[in-house]
Amino acid sequence: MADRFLEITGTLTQREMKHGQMLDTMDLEQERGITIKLQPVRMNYRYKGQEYQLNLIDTPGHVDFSYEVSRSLAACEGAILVVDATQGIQAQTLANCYMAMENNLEIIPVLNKIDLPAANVEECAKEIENALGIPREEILCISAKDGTNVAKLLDMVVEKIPPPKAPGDSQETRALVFDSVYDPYKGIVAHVRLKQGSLKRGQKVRFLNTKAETEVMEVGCFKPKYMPLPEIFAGEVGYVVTGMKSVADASVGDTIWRHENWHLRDEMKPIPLPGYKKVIPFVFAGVFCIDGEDYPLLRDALDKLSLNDSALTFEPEHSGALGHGFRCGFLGLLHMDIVQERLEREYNLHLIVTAPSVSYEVLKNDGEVLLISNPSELPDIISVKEIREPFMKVEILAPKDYIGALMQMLQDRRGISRNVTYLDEKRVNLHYEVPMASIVVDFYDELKSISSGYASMSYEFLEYRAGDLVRLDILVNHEKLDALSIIIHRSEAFYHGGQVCKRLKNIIPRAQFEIPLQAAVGAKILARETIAAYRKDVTGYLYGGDVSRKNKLLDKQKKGKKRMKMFGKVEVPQQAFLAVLRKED
Ligand SMILES: Nc1nc2c(ncn2[C@@H]2O[C@H](COP(=O)(O)OP(=O)(O)OP(=O)(O)O)[C@@H](O)[C@H]2O)c(=O)[nH]1
Ligand SMILES: [Mg+2]
Repeated sequence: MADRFLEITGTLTQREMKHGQMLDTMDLEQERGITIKLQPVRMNYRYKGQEYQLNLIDTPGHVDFSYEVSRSLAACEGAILVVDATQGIQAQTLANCYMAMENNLEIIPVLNKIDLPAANVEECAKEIENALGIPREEILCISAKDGTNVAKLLDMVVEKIPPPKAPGDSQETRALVFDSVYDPYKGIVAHVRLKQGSLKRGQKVRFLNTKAETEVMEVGCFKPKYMPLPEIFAGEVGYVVTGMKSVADASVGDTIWRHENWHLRDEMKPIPLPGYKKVIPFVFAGVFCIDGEDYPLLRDALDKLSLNDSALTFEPEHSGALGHGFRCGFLGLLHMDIVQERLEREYNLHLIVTAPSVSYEVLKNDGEVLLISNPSELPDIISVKEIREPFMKVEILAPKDYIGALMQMLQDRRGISRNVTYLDEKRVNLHYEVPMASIVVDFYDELKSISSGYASMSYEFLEYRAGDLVRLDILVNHEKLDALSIIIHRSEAFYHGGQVCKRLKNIIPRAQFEIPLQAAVGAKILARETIAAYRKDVTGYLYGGDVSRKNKLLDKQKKGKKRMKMFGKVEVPQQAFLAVLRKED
């Protein structure tokens, strides 16, 4: 749809439109056909003889990236809500629409893909009417493929979405930073929505939250590439080249401020614009290099990636088994996948990424609360009063035939049902509270396979909630392997422990003595596998005689093995760690 906008408004010429989805500028976005990062673009549109400037921000649809959506909404007056007429409303459609309503945006509902035979326009329109309370006659049916009604949509944008109420000739300038990126040529660039005043090169500005001060090096707009302008004004979306050294100084949600009487700035009490909730990652995984020598490269790559991805967090981690690496925090599994792929592709690294886990809040007996993202940080269990895990508010939209199977799945994953509502006669909306730990293990895949692909889901963070959580340790020959300890719900510890022991059994090589593999919670053993010993045939050279001679030799062998077992070291090959830790591909 954005491509059609760019064509109709002449923002890009036919020649410049080299491929589809022009606003998906990353290679990865193009390849996968999904939007990952928000992308602003400025277009000029003639309507009834008058020229209008339209500032569009294209946003991703996947739940992992809803932070991009929320930031964009705060910078806009209106939103075009696109529903695929072959799919109907998705869980994410609802979530995003409510977010737009909370921001008091004018919403233009659009049904897309009406060119396809599978499009079910009237049914989808009814869904929108029911679920969002938008009357049928306001819903515009378009085809972004053949262009039907797209120009009409632009007309509607001009008619319905109010122009920004923003004094451009104010003495004071305030601009909301809705994105902040690192550009190899320009340095740190803040993407801003000017709410008041204007900005141009050479002006001194202050970032109200970080208190950093700097001089504006360049301003401009998005076409969708950077296009320098002499000045940008209130109501507009543009960019500011800051000349700052670190993204932290120009962080997302901050306000760029300046005043005519700059010299009085310390006496003024400028009011920052309402910023954003900071996003906190809930999904964590260890990232290690296959070749340990690449570690500095990995650190470099993460540094650079996080410049343009404020949601990515990382801190050094050392694992006896995997060497030096980083514990990284992600917004969700897709985000994790994307980061891994970018690291491998753009930075040429070969990585081992461990299975994803979540962060936990630990309340200690002395009242201290720790936030830990790695089981090895868990303090001694005696000093722990309770462990809390993140719970998500989950909404699942699905045809009603699948309710039974979905509810079973949610129950198996410790979901708590809060409500069931009907979108229309055919589709239900299940409202659940589900621990994030259950969502990070194949939740989405199972949801899709149970519902033959028809269910969709969205989730948002609810709270950290205390639960019967334990640390599950893995013992090889009675020795604990720290790298394999995890925090887990007691009800799942037994199964998981058994699985890990089974997997290890197939990989750890046999020794001269028997090796027990155990999964334990505290002193309690939940599962055990045994790797049988090699037995050398010590009686082979005997030729007849009394059986006691044979037994004597076997006894001697047994004793020797017992000694070995006490002192023998079990070599756990790295493969074994990988088999347990590695994320399944
Ligand atoms: N037949 C048909 N296909 C369409 C139409 N609009 C989009 N598509 C196709 O649908 C697919 C997804 O289109 P995108 O524009 O990337 O969808 P999106 O909503 O931006 O997706 P995300 O940003 O990842 O959430 C592409 O393969 C498009 O070619 C349409 O009107 N008709
Ligand atoms: Mg897109």
